[in-house]
Amino acid sequence: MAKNNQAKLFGGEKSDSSGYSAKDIEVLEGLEPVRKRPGMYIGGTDERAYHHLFAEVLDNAIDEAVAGHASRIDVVLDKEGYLAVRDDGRGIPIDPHPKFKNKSALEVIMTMLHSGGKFSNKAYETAGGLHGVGISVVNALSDDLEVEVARDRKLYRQNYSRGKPTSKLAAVGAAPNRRGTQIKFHPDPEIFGDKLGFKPARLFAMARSKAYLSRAAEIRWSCDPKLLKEGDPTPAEAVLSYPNGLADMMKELTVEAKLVLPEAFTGRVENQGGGAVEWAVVWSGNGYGSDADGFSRTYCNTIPTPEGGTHEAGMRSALTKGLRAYGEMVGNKKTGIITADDVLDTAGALLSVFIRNPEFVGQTKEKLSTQDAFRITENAMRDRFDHWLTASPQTANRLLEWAIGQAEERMRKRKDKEVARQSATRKLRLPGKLADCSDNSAQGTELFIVEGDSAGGSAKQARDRATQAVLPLRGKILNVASAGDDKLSGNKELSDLATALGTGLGHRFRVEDLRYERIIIMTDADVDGAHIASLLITFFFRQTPGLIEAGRLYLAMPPLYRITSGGKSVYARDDAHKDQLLATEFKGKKPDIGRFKGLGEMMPAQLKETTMNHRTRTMARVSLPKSIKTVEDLVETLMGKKPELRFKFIQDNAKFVEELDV
Ligand code: 0RA
Repeated sequence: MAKNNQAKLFGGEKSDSSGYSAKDIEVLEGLEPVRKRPGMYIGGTDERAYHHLFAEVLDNAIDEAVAGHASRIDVVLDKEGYLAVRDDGRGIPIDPHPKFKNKSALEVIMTMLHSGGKFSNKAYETAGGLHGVGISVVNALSDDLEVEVARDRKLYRQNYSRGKPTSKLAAVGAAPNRRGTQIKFHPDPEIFGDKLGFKPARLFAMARSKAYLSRAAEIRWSCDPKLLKEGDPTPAEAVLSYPNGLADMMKELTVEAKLVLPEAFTGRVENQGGGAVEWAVVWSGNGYGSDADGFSRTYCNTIPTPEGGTHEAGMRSALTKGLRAYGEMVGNKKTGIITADDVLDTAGALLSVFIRNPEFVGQTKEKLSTQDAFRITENAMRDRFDHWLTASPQTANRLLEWAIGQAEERMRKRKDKEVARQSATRKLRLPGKLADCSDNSAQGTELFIVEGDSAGGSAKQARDRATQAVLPLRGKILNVASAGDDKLSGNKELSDLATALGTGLGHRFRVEDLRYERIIIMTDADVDGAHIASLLITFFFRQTPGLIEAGRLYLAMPPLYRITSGGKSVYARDDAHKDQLLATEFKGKKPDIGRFKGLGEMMPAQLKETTMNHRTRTMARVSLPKSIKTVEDLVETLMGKKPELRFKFIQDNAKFVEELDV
C-alpha cells in the first residue's frame, strides 16, 4: 500500500488549479547550520525562542487562512509537551520536487532552509514574508516531528527527528472529508535543555492575538488540563473567533482605559488582489499632556511590526490630515496649531495590513518598508476617517478640542522648557567679560579678579594667555557680608564670578570643580582697593570657605611706588617698603619717586613684571588668622566702620603668609 502510493506520488503531476506546483519552491540549503547556530534563526535558545517555534508553525497555518484556503486552525498541547497545529487548508504539496528527483515537495519544505511556499506569489497572496524562517527551522530544532497532509482524499504522513526523515512519506489512509496540514512537534532538549517546556498561558496569548488578526480563521485551542497549574486562568478549551478583528482586540485592550470618545474609530478596507487594511483607533485621556496613554501596535500579514514602518506612517498621516481638514472645514481657528504628535500621542492604535511581497528593514527586520503600504493605508483610512468625523459632529468636535488642548499643552511645556534651558545655559555660559585662558585643565592656571575695566584692560594685555584669565569687576560690589543668598545671586558681578570659578556656591561648593589652580584678587594698593579686596575675601569666606582652606586664594601685590634713579627702577609695595629702599639702595641719591594711582595707570609691561609674571611678582596667599573663626569675626575686621582696620588687615594678612614665588 505504502509502496504503491510512493510510486504514484513520484509519478504524479500537478493537480492544482492555482497553478502552484513543486517547481515554484525555492531551495537554498540543508539544515545543519540551524542546529549549529540556532540563535541565528530563532534568536536564541531560551524560553522566548522555544515559544517562537509555535509562532512559526502557527504563521504557516494562518497564512493559509489569510490566503482564503483555510478557515479553521486547531492548536493542541498534550501532556507530553507535544504541540500540534492543524489547519483545513490545501495541504502541503506531496508531489515530487522537480529539482530533487527523489524527494517530495513536502520533504523539501521540511528539510531545506528557506524553502516553502512563501516565495511565490502564486502560493500566497500575502504571506508573512521574510519574517517566517520556515517550518524547516522548527523541524531542525525538534527531536520529534510528525507531518500529516490530507489531500486528494488521502491522508499522508511523514516523521522527522532533528531535521531528518525517520520515515518515508506515505499515504496512511483515506481522508474523504478532510483537507489540510497538521504539524505536531516537540522541541529538542539537546538544543533547549531539558528544563524548558511550553507554557499554556503563553501559547494561548499568542494564539489569541493571531485570532484577532485573522478574522478568516477560527482558532480552537485545547490543552491538557494537567498542564494548567493552580490559578492559571488559561482555559483548557477555547474557541478563538473574532469576527470584528481589531475592534475586538481594542475592546479587550481598553476595558479599563479612560477614553476621550466613547467609540473607537475602526474599519477595514479590502483591495483587489487580496490586500487589506484594518484598524482600530481610540484616544485615551488622563488630562492633556499625559503621554503615557498612547500606544501603537502594527502588523503586516499578521506579523507584528514593533518598529512600525510605512503602514504606520500612512495611518499617522491619515489621522492628522483628516482631523486638521475637519477643523478647517468647521472653521475652527486653532486648527493650525495641531501637529501629528498632538493627534497621535494619546492615541491607541491597532493597524493590520495585508500586502503582497512585504519588505522589512531594521535591526530585527521588524519595520515595514514597502512604499505602497503608505499610500494604501493612508488612502483607506483617510477616506473612512473623513466620513466618520462628518457623520457625527459631536464626536468629531470633541476630538478636535482634545487635539487643540494637546497642542496648547505642548506649547506651554515647550515654553517652560525653554525658560529652564535658558537659565541652565546662563549658568554654564562664561561671563562675557571674562578673558579666559586657553589651557583647558585647571592645573597651572590662574584667575585674576581685577578691579575696574581699565585695570582689566591692562591685565588682559599683560597676562599669559595660555594660563592666566582675567575677570574685571566693576562698580560697587554688594555688601556680601549682610546680603541674603537671593540678593547675592541677583548681583551680576558676583554671579559672574561664581560662574567663572566653576564651583557651586554655599553647600554646593566643590573644590574639584574649580576651573583654575589659583584665584588671585588684584586690586589697587590703596584703601579703596583694600576695601574691595576685603569684600571679596568676605564673599569667598562665606560662599567658598573650602577655597581658602585649600590655599587657592591669593592677593596680588601690585606696587604703590616706582623709584627711579640713574636708569635704575625699583618698585615699592607700600610706604614702609619705599622708605626701606630709599634708605638702602637709593641712599644718598635723589631718585624719582612715582606713585601709581591705580593698576590702570601701569603700563602692561610694568603690571606684568611687578604683579603678574610669576618669576618676578610678589603674591600673598590668603589664610585667615586663627583669631578669625566666624563670618562675624571676619566681617568685623574687614567691614567694620574703620577703613584703616581693613587696610591693616589686608596688609597684615599679606604679611601673615610668606611672600610667595608662584
Ligand atoms: C506550499 C504550497 C502550498 C501550500 C503550502 C505550502 C502549505 C503549507 C502549510 C504549512 C502549514 N499549513 C500549510 N498549508 C499549506 C500550495 C499547495 C497547493 O497549491 O496545493
